[in-house]
Amino acid sequence: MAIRDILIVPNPVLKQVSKPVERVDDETRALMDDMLETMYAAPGIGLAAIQVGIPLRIIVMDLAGQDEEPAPRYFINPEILEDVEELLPWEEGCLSVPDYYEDVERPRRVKIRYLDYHGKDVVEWAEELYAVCIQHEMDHLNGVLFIDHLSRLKRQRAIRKVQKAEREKALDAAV
Ligand code: K2U
Ligand code: ZN
Repeated sequence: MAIRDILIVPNPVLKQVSKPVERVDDETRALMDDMLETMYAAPGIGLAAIQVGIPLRIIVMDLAGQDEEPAPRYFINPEILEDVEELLPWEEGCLSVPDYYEDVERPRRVKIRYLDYHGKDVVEWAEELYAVCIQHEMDHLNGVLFIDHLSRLKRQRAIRKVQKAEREKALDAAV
């Protein structure tokens, strides 16, 4: 397993639409293992393959609390089959938009279909944080970031804040 670099806005790769996985094999599983290790190290509770530069429709997630056993989840070629009208506002963050948080409204429950770690077909309802996180990650598979749901002004402010922080980090490293 390996920890991979997470792409940061405004990297144009993050705007790519990821392609479906054609066959779930050991190479797919090795990538998911790396993604999970990268997510835990960030730390985060979800990660899409495009965030480590791989344009494939793969997501990993672990919603277990800090004092709970890890509960890794793997989503290959996930689709939303149904959603509900009721919206749930949630203060979202993103490992590709570090240290920026804003409320985003999304459907409170979604019915999803995906292939699991071994390629088995799964259909289930997600709600609350699970619904927020899977929709956030599936946006990544379509080249959409949570800041794209905000006003133009807030989106530009977020990108400027991240770019400023990245410049300061580079200067600190150079000293
Ligand atoms: O896509 C990502 O960068 C992963 C997000 C997943 C997420 C987004 C919005 C709401 C919940 C989860 C990161 O995990 S954001 C960082 C984080 C870390 C711990 C708890 C919540 C969010
Ligand atoms: Zn994200």
